[in-house]
Amino acid sequence: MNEPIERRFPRPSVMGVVNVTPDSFSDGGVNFDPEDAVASARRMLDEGAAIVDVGGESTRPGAEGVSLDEELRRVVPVLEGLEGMPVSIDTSKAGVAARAVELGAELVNDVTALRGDPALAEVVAESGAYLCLMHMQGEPRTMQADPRYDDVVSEVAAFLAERLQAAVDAGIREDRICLDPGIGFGKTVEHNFELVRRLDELTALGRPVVIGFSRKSSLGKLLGDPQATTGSVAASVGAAVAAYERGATILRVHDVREHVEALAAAQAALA
Ligand code: HH2
Repeated sequence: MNEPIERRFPRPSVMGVVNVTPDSFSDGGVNFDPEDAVASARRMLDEGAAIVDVGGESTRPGAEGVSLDEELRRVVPVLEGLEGMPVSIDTSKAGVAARAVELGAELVNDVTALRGDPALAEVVAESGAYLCLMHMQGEPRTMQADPRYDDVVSEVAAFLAERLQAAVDAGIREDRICLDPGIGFGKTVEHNFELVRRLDELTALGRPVVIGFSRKSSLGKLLGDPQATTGSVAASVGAAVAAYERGATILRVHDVREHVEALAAAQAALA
């Protein structure tokens, strides 16, 4: 686990999403049973995912948080079932991250970018785990109510630069860290696509960029349904390939096989 994150996850790497939740926006309930979650994660790794991202708390628009005990109850059996495999923990709680890294998680994916739990930075620093810092405007309960920016890309870039510095100041090595603009987290359809269009302004921060466009409602809205809460697999793949072409390193996706195949073809064509 001592190699820099860019060597551990070369471009493009796929991160498979395993939501151990009853209420996630696109796959809520599918992997709520730990055995189902472990089976899904293993399948994703067989299909070519570089890592699987296990989460016990939905951050979909409107979601309420869950307690530490409940989040542990959801994810620990899954992490135990995946010991020895490449796992990321999608959490903002130090207590969950600490248990996860004990059980072998190598990456902590924090959608609050170390603003949620003041104890999380120390867990990451001391364990040497990799860290994903993600941008979010507002909080899940209200973030899609009325997202506003003067210039979404420069504001997200400034935020990520500031959180990167805060993480380094807290003792986390810069070569452990990747950055994510947080597609769908306090953003309109246009904000989300503009972030991908101008992704070079985020890769300019010098850290690998993660993009999670998979199944997000902006894709369904783009295709003509203003009430969409999800997007199709095909639209997800299109957005992931475009993000890769613009410089993304890690693509966080639900449909691993489709993304691995598309990215392999894109890589061959673009190399
Ligand atoms: N998106 C979701 C959750 N975690 N983490 C990162 N780094 N980037 C993302 O874009 C991202 C994320 C939301 O997707 P999902 O996990 O499928 O849904 P839910 O939060 O409803 O469980």
